[in-house]
Amino acid sequence: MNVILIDLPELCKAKKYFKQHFYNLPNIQIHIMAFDIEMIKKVYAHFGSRINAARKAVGKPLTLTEKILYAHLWQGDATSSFERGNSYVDFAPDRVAMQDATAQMALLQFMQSGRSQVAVPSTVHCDHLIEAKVNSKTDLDRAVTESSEVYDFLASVSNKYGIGFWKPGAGIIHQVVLENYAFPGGMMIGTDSHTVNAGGLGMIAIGVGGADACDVMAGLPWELKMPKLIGIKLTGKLNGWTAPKDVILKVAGILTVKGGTGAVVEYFGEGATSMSCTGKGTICNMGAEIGATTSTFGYDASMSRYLKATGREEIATAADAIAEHLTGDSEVYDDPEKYFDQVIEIDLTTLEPHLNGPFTPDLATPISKMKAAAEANGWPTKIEVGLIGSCTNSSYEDISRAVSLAQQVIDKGLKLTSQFSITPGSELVRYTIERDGFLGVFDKVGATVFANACGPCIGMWARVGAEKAEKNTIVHSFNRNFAKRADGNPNTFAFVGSPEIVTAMAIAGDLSFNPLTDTLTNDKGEQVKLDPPSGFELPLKGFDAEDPGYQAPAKDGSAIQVLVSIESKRLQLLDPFAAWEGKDLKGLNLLIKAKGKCTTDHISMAGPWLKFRGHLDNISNNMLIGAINFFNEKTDLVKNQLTGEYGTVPSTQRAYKAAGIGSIVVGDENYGEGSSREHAAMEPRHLGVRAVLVKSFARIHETNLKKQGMLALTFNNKEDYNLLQEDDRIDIIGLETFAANQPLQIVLHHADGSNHTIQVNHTYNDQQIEWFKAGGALNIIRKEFASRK
Ligand code: MIC
Ligand code: SF4
Repeated sequence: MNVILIDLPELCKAKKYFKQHFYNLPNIQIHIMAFDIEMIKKVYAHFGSRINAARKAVGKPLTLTEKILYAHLWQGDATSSFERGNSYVDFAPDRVAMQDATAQMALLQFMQSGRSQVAVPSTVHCDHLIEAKVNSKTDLDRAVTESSEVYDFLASVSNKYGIGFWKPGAGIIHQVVLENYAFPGGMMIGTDSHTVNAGGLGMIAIGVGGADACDVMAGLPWELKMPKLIGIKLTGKLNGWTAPKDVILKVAGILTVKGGTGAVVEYFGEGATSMSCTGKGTICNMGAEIGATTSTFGYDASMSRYLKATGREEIATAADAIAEHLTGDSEVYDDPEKYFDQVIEIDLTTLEPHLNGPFTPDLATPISKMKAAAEANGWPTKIEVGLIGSCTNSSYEDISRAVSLAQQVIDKGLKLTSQFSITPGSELVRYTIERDGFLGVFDKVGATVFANACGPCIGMWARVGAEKAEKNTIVHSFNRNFAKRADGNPNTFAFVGSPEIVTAMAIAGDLSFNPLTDTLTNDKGEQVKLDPPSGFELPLKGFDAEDPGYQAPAKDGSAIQVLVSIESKRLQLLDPFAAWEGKDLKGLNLLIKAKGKCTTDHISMAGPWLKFRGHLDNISNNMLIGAINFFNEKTDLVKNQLTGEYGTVPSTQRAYKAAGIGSIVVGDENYGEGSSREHAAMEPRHLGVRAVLVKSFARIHETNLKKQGMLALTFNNKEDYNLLQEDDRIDIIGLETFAANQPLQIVLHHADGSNHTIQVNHTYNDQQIEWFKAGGALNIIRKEFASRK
């Protein structure tokens, strides 16, 4: 008997080969091997002792979050406890994931570190650059042609430095990570805010900017402020129309887009264990929308089932052996108030389906109140399009439940009133749902299947007529619904719901429809009601795919050349940023005082700009073009202090840069909410903005600014935001003695000759102050590796 050791993607390819060449597999036993199993075994080998050390250091029972964090301390065993919300801690994450749009910048930075291989298992996933226009095949072919330069770059860098590469069409990063790499008790970082999805498989998985990924791939510790802990107790059981998505829609309504900032959300209780693993993934995924550092669930039978179904029996067995360490201590769950900083309880049995939106993911409306809310707010009730899928909601279970509704369209003589599309999360899911006949049902009712990619979720949607900017409503099962996000139209009202609710709404075509109570008229003129959705947690016949789209890196990549043409419009090697000049910054111009919501989509828009993610100078032409200027309420129109004329934000800043004058950007609450894209920090840095002063920051963006050598400052007194005037000249004082926990001063010189001095705060620690002084963290890594050579 010959034994073949094989990972799941290879197995699928091999099965295709054998199917074509042999009738059966004689004398061969196939043993599916999980990726990086040796690394996982190593983590598990010391898990118990690390946790015992942590329990001793902390002096009380531990939450799951603490267990995973303390088991991943850079120093090894814990010797003291860390203060939540205060202490900076060095961690040693197990792995790194990057998607194509952010990987370009992460890898351009990594290439400067001087290392020959990545220090921890890392992967690149090609998912963001594929536009949804016609259908899966046509769109994928077009993307591969249009973005070949970027894909070739990513493939060759991955090959050279030992990084696993998932080709375009393989699927969306978070779904592929859940299927192949996530493991209970592990810790990973990823250059995408929805990396947190892997919490569904019991990980601590955190979204970061590329510079952070670069540190970890370079073998350096990764720093995070010890998070606060929010415990969410789920009682009861989901039933009828309610889905895991509704849990997070409800939580977003309670906590708002800021409520999770600086905290990890830990779910527990009978409601948690009764849910599928992919359902847990959905909940963790959208935890990014409440600003949470991440979310997680304790290891349970649903995770074991999912691991086995995705060819990782070995991990399930290893996890079973240390199961007690892969969930919170029972004392914690029995008396959560004592151990968490905040506790929320949700009863799943009575939870109603929700639709959140428009324009913000935390505006939560239970389905029974939607009719009244739409009327009261003047939201257009005709639904133009329903979209399901994305990294948030494209599991086999999701699709099977949605298809049970599509089937009722056929069985009950109904029709889809709105347009309807599906973006599967991975080739593994797509192939399996095709094999099981689901895609056939969607096809029959007139739905479109787009490529296994982000597509409409990130503005890569060639929506016909979007340029007319008409007021219209769409419903989708994605996670974000900021203005312009899906189709570039500021007047598209996007509502987020579960795939089941989105499908029902697309059948009805009306936002005021409540599938729980209302009827629809069928082709015979009868009133019919939709039955609640039903589906399968996992495919009865197992997952399958002919080619999941994985490309392993070369064993020795030293001879591989990575070429970037200086002519390229899409890729540009990075020049180091200049170090701080050693003096207070004086005479800065106010570039823009942004009013209201200013997400990373406002600072560095995606959609059409995604193609420039590897070219810092070109993408800088989108800097802050979506932010609203406080002084004229317009986007992309600010006063140029050199000429007195109004111009676009990027061109005005380029004029300041050419004149050697620094500037500052002022913002409101939760500035930089949303994505992990570090372009939102690198663009202002590249164009000569020196500081960003706001009422409050979103976590990833604040770190990204620090990493790139910018000053990220907050008003001590939020009212001081009102003091800033359009023509102010601004000094930042105190930099020569810049120190942790020491506020800085800002002097506003107003045009009428008067001055205001205000106090501004920061959260820089000593190390981060060094980043500022060096002109960015990368300058320090580069120097360190150069000195080791
Ligand atoms: C998003 O959902 O906004 C993105 C696109 O996936 C981003 C990453 C990016 O901007 O490249 C994210 O969430 O981090
Ligand atoms: Fe892609 Fe949307 Fe998921 Fe971001 S949230 S990774 S854009 S599918």
